Amino acid sequence: MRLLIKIRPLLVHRVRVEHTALSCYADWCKKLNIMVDAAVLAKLEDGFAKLAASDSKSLLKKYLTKEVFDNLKNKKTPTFGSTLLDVIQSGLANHDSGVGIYAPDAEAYTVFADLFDPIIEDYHGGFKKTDKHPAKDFGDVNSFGNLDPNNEFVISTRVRCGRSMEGYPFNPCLSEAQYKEMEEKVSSTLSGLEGELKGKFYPLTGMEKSVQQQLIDDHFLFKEGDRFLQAANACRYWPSGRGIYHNDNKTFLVWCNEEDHLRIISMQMGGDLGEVFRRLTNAVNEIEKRVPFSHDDRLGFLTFCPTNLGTTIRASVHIKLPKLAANLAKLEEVAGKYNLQVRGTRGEHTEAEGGIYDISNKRRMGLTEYQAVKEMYDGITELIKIEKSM
Ligand code: ADP
Ligand code: IOM
Repeated sequence: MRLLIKIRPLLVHRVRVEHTALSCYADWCKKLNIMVDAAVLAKLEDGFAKLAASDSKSLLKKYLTKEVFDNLKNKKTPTFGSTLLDVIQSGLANHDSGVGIYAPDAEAYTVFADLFDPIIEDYHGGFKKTDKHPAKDFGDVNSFGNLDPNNEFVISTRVRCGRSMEGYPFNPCLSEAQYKEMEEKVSSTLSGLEGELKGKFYPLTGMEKSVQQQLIDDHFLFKEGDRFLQAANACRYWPSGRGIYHNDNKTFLVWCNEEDHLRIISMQMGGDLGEVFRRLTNAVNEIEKRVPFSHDDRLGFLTFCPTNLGTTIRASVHIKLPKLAANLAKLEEVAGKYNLQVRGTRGEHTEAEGGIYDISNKRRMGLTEYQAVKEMYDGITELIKIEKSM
């Protein structure tokens, strides 16, 4: 009893010291922005449990094992304090995502590498965490011809790439003022373009709904209210800072602040991939002279979604292949053999209308811009051959 009386104050003192040390540690973590909020952790645990119990086919579900989840759930990016929730919330809310993750800021690719790396490797056909993306190379832009000289199958051809402006984070970390500043920079920079690239910038703010809808229906403008982007926190302040630049005949277009800061697009009716690619490379070269873009030694050009890293190139055709497409699973299987991806007529997450499919190169990393476009060229040439032989 006497002994207890003696050591009790010591014990209380020790507990107090430990308690103070812990709360100092917590304050210190908060100050350094390295502790993840309890509310965020609760959302993560709940979302993870639901995803694990779902039949989602997303790459997020495939690679977010319990071990990876536990290893990443308490991490934050140093500059913006982005958490695992910021990375995976789109895929948690949308179990039908193809991939389901986005990088809220460039540091997320490193901090959450245990999740990004295997997804990147899977999506981009084997780009390993030890691999380095090659330097930009458009190759001989005159080497592609017309995919469908008799206009039998290909309705239109499009090549796009994405770019992020140096000095700005991705969508979830941008302020409204930054959105507006970027829009101003994009619009004034593009107003200096000449020749076939000469055009005008049309902000989404103030655009008549009927004009906007027509641009969407004609496949020139991004759609509105994309639930995958909304859940990724990528549509804040909409339509502030969003807009589209295009030349008169809408063969050269630039999207501002949709999924990426910039999407640079060349497109036209028919199958003349040579002409479309030549216009795109000319445009990219001109814009790169005027705007510095974020680039990483290993990952290539940096984008919000890991599917677009590297070359960022998606070369697509709108094509009718009625015999092959009679069985969609078969079309997808054959396309997959040529590293091609099949989408619906209005792009990602849409269905085919009138038998028109959007078929494009799937991987964008670990190969050059030229090779990415060639992958589409060679694959579509084969698909047309197969269709003709059926
Ligand atoms: P991304 O910009 O990543 O290529 P989407 O799949 O959302 O995104 O497609 C954007 C728009 O581009 C959609 O309206 C789609 O129909 C259109 N599009 C894609 N490829 C072609 C093409 N070859 N011809 C005409 N429109 C196309
Ligand atoms: N690029 C992006 N919109 N996408 C891959 C979304 C998804 O995960 O399905």
